Amino acid sequence: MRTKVAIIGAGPAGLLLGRLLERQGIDTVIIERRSPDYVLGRIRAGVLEQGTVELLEKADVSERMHAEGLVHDGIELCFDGDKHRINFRELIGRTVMVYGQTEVTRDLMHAREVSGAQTIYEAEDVSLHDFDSDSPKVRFVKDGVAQEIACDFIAGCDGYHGVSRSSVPDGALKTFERVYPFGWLGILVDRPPVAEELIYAHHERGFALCSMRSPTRSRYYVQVSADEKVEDWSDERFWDELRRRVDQETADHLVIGPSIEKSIAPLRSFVAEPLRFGRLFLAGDAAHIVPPTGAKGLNLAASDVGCLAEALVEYYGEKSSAGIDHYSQRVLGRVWKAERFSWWMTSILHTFPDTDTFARRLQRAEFDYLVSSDAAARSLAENYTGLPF
Ligand code: RFL
Ligand code: PHB
Repeated sequence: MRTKVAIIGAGPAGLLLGRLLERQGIDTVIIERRSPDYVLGRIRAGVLEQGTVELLEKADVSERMHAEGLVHDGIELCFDGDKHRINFRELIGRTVMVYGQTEVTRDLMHAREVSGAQTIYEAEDVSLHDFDSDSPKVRFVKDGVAQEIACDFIAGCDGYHGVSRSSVPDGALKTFERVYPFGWLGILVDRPPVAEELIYAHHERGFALCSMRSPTRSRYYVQVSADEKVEDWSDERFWDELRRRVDQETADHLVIGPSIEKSIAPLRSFVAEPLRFGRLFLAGDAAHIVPPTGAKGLNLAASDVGCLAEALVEYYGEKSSAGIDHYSQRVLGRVWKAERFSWWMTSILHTFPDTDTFARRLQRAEFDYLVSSDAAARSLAENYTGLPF
């Protein structure tokens, strides 16, 4: 088998890259370890930056998002029960779109199926070869049969635990990491959201987030310690904890119901450098992880592959390697700004095991500054709705 670009992973990064390239007549094969149902079963991101929305428009997969997604003009921040709204539209004239990662993935999978582009699901033992030469190869086993794809380029879009980053030879990669001493326990529930916009809450018992997927489906999170087990959290315990961490009005208006999904996600900041090794590129969670507090993970995956698609289109169209040569540097500049913002949002909104009274007063001062200063609020708005790329 032969293709121009072999894409490892059918998450949002891999599928969007495939779609952007397909629209420019560049053929791809996606090799994914899991089944489509498994990929769609992962409940993850919920917030799309304006730039991600525009990229999905460019990829011609935005129809359902515009029909069903919820445009949010701002978010609510809550500190020890005091709530304050940050109005993005008023501050900087930008908004975000609430539309779940599951739905983005479903739309991209559907478009790929309609176009007839090839995706190999449930590929086992995927391995990357010869990407330091002009003829890279991807090998895998499908239904017990060993197969090989020859290609011009490999795009490693296989997430944090994927094979692409670990295929890079020792010493060629530098990594930067911060692991936080807590996770997010999240539940999904078929009940209307408690408020029209997202509420990010700091409380001395820990962080809480009230989010949503649609007018009838809500997503809530509470910060838990890193060693917490999901089995120890009944729905009742979750709702009790959430109520204690948000303001009274929110607590009184929560519409509770049985959870349809419940899981714990660890929080981590991670960046690998560089993002290109010969004819292998890393993009999305394979290249970097942010804690979910700033809602940046999926958006970074989208902006990475937006840049990579541009670079590959330039390579095939203009026979110029300027774009691919510049990919790593261009993407990493934006990645580090998103890392900074996600780390900052995480730092002011969570409680840390070693937080002393001085540190809590500083967190309160950050909140008071955001409430009282247009400049501070504008900075949050600019970063949350997404920096340009
Ligand atoms: P993915 O989604 O992990 O997809 C990678 C794909 O690669 C496959 N794979 C392999 N395929 C072949 N061979 C192998 N050896 C393979 N190993 C793995 C996997 O099966 C998978 O299908 O990475 P991608 O595409 O880079 O997308 C990144 C996003 O999924 C991620 O950044 C976001 O979900 C992060 N995130 C959020 N991002 C936002 O922008 N806004 C949010 O509001 C937001 N909330 C969140 C989040 C992530 C969360 N969790 C669970 C980590 C909330 C949570 C709770
Ligand atoms: C979500 O709805 O899953 C979500 C929203 C905002 C975040 C993180 C997760 O910052």
